[in-house]
Formats: sequence, structure tokens, C-alpha cells
Amino acid sequence: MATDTVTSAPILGSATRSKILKNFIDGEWVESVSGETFENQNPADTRDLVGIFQKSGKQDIDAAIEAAKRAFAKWRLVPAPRRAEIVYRAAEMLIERKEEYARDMTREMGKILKETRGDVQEAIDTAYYMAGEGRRMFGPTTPSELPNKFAMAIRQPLGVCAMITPWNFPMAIPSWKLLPAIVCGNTCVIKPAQDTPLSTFNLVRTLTDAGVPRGVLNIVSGFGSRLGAPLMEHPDVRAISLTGSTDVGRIVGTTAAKSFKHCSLELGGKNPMIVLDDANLELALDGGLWGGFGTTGQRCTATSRIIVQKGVYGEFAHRYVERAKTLKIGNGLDESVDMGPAINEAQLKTDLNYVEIGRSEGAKLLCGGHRLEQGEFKYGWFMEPTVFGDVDPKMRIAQEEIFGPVVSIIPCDNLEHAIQIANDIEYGLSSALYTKDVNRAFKAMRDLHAGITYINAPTIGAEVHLPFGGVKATGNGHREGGIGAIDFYTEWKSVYVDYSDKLQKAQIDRGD
Ligand code: UN1
Repeated sequence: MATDTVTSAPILGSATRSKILKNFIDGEWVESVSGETFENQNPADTRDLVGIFQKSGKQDIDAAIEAAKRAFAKWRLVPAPRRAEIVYRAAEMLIERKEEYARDMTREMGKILKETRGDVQEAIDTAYYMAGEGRRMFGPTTPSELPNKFAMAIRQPLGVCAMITPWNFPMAIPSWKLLPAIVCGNTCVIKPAQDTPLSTFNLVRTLTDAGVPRGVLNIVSGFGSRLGAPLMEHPDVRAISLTGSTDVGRIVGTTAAKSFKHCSLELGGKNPMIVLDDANLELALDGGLWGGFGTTGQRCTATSRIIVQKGVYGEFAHRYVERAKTLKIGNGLDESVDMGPAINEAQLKTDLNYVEIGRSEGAKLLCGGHRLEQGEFKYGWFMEPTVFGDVDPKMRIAQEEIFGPVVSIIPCDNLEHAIQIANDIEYGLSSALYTKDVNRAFKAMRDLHAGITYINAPTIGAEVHLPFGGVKATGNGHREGGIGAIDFYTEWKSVYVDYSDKLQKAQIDRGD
């Protein structure tokens, strides 16, 4: 169970707390073997040091996997309802800690408090859902083809699971992976994004305080370039779950395949929102702004393409831009702010570079496009909400995932044309349609080639009990959330019990 070392370890978040966070391996806080560390700054104000984390290497990964392997021998035998009770307790504790963790997250990641509260809430929701799964995890019991024989299939844990998580949902996404994994009886080694390790520590600390035993959850912080290979190639790791870019997904997928590991990839998106002539325009504007600029456009589900039917195109684009200009940019800790900074300098540069690409491709820059660096913006990675109009669907700004506050508005003739534009893309995560016509809504629900379709709501806002994931280059067919996660973190075992007291041969002893 939780050791004193774990519960009394330094916690971040206030002036009196230690800024140094060690790796969490086998229930102990330990320095990296090399002793190297890295600093993590607040993207809204880089003078604010969020924490100093371990810059780990292969030896740290190996130690964590070893601990997870040892812990698996016992954890897999703890009844699933008992495992789930711990997760339920963690949910209750997260509710108490929600405000503190949301503030930590806004400091390390930049998104506004409303959203970081939502991120912690998503972990709470996942915890409640997965806690319930502990008493379900159903498998089929089915008749045997032979007399006096019993047949069923049971779910079994995989063993040590590796998680590689992104910075945009620093607690929600780790919770999507860790919670189903441990309820199913697996043990875990997680490498959080280097920009947002603190929220993963907060989640794992809470689970440990709730009673997850030592070695079941291990955190190794550092850089993907150094930690990816030892994590993916280790023979004792049986599953890898990555949320990240399509390029990294390709590497993880091919590496995992070599040793036949289970591999769940949640990758890029370029999510279309279609607005038809009959749509409630006010609603579509609200949705398009929230979907496009929420989380500073840094969601894999972000509404990055708005495809508008010609009859309302002019009015929609005009009003969208007028409203985008009024969004308040700033430090997410200020409750009046609508949009925070980019996560880091490299992401900001990418965003600004896409503004240049859009311009050079001949798209019309309707607003934004500049970095903000005067006054309060001086020490952060801020940019204006940016909207391009008259975008051709083939342009790079309409095809490539930007992961920033840059929205392309694309004109279309009708629903069929809109769907064709929406689908003519490498990705297929989320999609949305605004219309009042139920017939057209159902056609879109069927024909939009994506893992998620919203009707009269933007492309963001997935709920944790439904499958989450996408088609084409967005993933490899697995789903997170809900029962999809239970499917990923278990393996089927078919069990036959023959109580006939004689040899019965399947397919042969048919009695005919
Ligand atoms: C992501 O962008 O990586 O649907 C996840 C949403 C969130 C999760 C997004 N619940 O927008």
C-alpha cells in the first residue's frame, strides 16, 4: 500500500512547496540515475518556474518497468471490484483537490482555469466510470456445442503497460489510460509530456493516497527522444498507449509491432465543422469560436476547418471574425481571459509559420496572425486568434494539423460538397454539422468519415463514457473512453469446462 515516503513527498503549487519533482518508481520518489534535471516554465509567464523535473534515461525506464513487473504479480490477483474501489476513492479525493490541481495545470500548460477545471473533471468522470467497470468487465457465457460442457470468455490483464501522454490534456488523457489499465489489473509506467509533468504527478499522487500499492503506477519524466525507444522496445512491456502526433505514432506503431505489443494510437486531427444555410447561425458562431479557439486551438479535436454553405458564408465569416477579435487573451489564471498562450516557443513558431503559409497560398487573412509581445504578453507565447477566409480545401492550412488558434473558413455549395471537402483529408477524428434538417443530419452522421460526429455542437467536448478515437491517420482502430478502454487493457481468455467425464471432441463428436 502507499508508503510514508509517498504521502509525505513534497507537493508543488504554493510558495512553501518544493519545486523539485523526482521520478516515482516502486512507490518511492527517486532522482534520475544520471542526476540530470530540466526546468518547466509557465507558458504565460516564463519567469514563473513551475518545477524542476528529472531528465531520465534508459536506466530509469528499466527500473520503472522492473517495479511494474514485480507489482503485477500481486495486483492482477486483487479482485477487480477492490481495485476499482481505490479508483473510486481517488475520484472523491480529486474533487477536493480540483481547484488546486486546476491552478497547477493552468500554470504549467496555459489554458484558462475554466478549462483546467474541466480537465480535472474529466479525470474524475473517468475515475467514476472505470470504478463502475470493476464490477462489470463482462465477458460472454455461452452454450457449448457439446453436452455437459461449459463455455465462457474472461478478460485478463496484459501486464506492464506503457503510456506516453501529450501536454494539451495533462490530467484527463493520463486518466483515460491509467485508470482503465489498473482497474483491469495491469501495472503502468507513464512518461508524461515534458511540458506538463506536474498534472500527471498530481493524478498519480492522488491514486497513491487513495491506496494504489507501490509499483503499480510509475512515472518517469523526461524527453521522448531519449525515453521512447527504451520504453517501446522493452520485452516486459506488453502494451503501449500513445496520444501524440501522427509522425510519432508511426514510429511507435512500427516499433511496437516488432515485439507484438498491443498498441493504441491517438493521433492528429483536422476537424471540420459544416454550417448549412438553414443552421441556427448564432449557435454555429458560438460553437465555431469555442471549437476553434478553446484551449488556444490545441486540441486534437479542435475545429480547424469551418465549411460554410454559400448562402450564409458572407454573414457567418463576417460575424465570426468580429467575435474572434473580441476574445480576451492573457494568463489563464485571470478568470476574465478567454484564451491563453501557446504551450511553448516552438508551437508558437509553428502557428506563426502557418500564417505565412496561408498567406503565400492565397488565403484571405481575415483577422489575427500576429504574435502578442507587448506589456503583459512580454514573457509568454501569445498570439492573436487567427481566421483565414476563402480557403481552398487543398491548401496546406486546410490539410495539415496546426495545433494553434488558426481557423480556416471554406465555402461550399451544399451538404454533399461539404462532406466531400470534410472527408478529403488524411485525418478523421471529429466532425460537426449545423442544420435544422433532420434528414441532412442523418446523412452526415452516416457519411462523415470520422470517429466522432456532432450535430449542432462543435467538434470538441467528448464525454468519457463514449468511444474516443478516429479513422485513417488519426489512429490504428482502438478507442479510448468507455468500454473501448476495457477492450484495450484486457485480453480475452476462453475457458471450457468439460464435466462429462469422457473425451469429447469438438466438431467431431456430433452424434450424427
Ligand atoms: C484531445 O484533444 O487530445 O473532446 C482530447 C474533447 C476533449 C478531449 C480532447 N474531451 O475536446
